[in-house]
Amino acid sequence: MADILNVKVSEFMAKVIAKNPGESEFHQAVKEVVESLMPFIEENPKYHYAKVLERMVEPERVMMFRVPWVDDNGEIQINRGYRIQMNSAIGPYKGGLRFHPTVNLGILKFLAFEQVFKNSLTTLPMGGGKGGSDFDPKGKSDNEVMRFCQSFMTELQRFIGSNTDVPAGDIGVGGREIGYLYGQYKRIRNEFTGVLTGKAIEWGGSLIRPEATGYGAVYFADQMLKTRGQDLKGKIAVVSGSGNVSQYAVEKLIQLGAKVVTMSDSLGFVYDPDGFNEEKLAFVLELKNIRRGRIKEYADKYNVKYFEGETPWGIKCDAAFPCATQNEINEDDAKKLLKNGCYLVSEGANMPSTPEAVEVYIEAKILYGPGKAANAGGVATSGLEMTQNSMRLPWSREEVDARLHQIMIDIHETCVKYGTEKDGFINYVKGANIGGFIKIADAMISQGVV
Ligand code: NDP
Ligand code: 2IT
Repeated sequence: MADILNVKVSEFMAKVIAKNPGESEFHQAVKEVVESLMPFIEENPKYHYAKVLERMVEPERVMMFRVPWVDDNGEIQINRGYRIQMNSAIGPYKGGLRFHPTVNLGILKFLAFEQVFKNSLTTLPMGGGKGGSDFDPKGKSDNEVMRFCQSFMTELQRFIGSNTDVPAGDIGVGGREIGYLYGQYKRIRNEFTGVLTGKAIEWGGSLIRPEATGYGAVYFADQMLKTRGQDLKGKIAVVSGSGNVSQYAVEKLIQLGAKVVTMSDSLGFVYDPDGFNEEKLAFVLELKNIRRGRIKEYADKYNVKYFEGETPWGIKCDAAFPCATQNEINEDDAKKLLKNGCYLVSEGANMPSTPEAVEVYIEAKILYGPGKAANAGGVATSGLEMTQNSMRLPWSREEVDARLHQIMIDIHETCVKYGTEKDGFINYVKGANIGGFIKIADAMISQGVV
């Protein structure tokens, strides 16, 4: 049986690879899902006959457009913009925008594909999408970022809407960018509507949205530990990244009594054996969100070690929170983590572990929460922002946080339901993929061949 399933996975993947050449991250994301789902689909042939998976790997729509703008020297710059509208079976397309020089079609398709499952897991009515540009906000002035965002939105606005497609932030897109994008949408369309999430609180944003992805990844870790009768108190945690997701993962870890010893950026990581505290984290927030400097400055300020060009996975810890980018943990890194005693990985980033690293976790049966489950708190709270926008009524911090927390508990429950294996091991990859799939697949079947 296992052999037949392997052949089916290979045949399926051969078609996906032939049709989407060169898109390695997309192939990687699809393969992981197909491997989880093939046995389930064999047992539930209605999904096979309806060709649900074959339809899901084909985006409903892909937009690619020119983004011209003028830099501070008066020179014309040309970037490329994208929006992938992946799946709208259970709600309007929903997912972030990434501005980073590495952005290409394959990366955005992997992110959009993951988003479809993630959004389904949140229990809220959101389809999946993703977009962005190869624009690099690093080293650009606020005015340059604004002009780029205005040009990007001038094109994007024709494809989105509060009931059609609702973008948000991702790497390189935070509060500043959402502000410029929203201003331009409103100016062109002449309507004040919930077309983006991650807005500032004064003009339609939700409390807790900035914190939500990081908090959610920690709530998810806490749920995983509960299955072993443990909690985060006194646990040593390594965190990668120092952007939005990392900052609030660190904040919640500190609040729950864990000791966070690393943060990083694309140039290196800092190791603080005494652990971050609220004051040190405030320094990181000011450094990264206002001065937009490098994490090395933290090492200079607090007299701790800085490891240039390295990632933090060789540092001894109980729990790892990769919160930077895709494929940031490879097989060797995963082995190093386990050798040093790490037994929990909760992914704040999207697909931060390579397939080989995931295999290492699963074989060792550690607590491993894949991104589409563990980092779903961000988009879930975006969903709560949409709800508040529709009602034109904001909720308190406590209300939003309580809902976020409950959603993470529910996602964990779904993973347990579909991922628990015969020996009691919870395979969260399988649980998240099957749990996310069913709702979408049933919706697609109900809606006919579309
Ligand atoms: P930010 O732009 O705020 O921060 C990104 C962080 O990751 C920075 O520290 C950045 O370092 C580092 N980083 C980015 N690219 C690389 C790279 N190629 N190699 C090493 N480090 C890198 O982004 P977010 O915190 O919003 O996003 C982080 C991750 O979380 C992404 O995978 C994103 O898809 C995912 N995510 C984000 C959500 C959100 O709501 N924002 C929701 C769910 C998932 P540097 O500054 O040097 O570039
Ligand atoms: O990857 C993600 O889930 C996000 N970047 C957040 C998407 C959103 O719509 O809030």
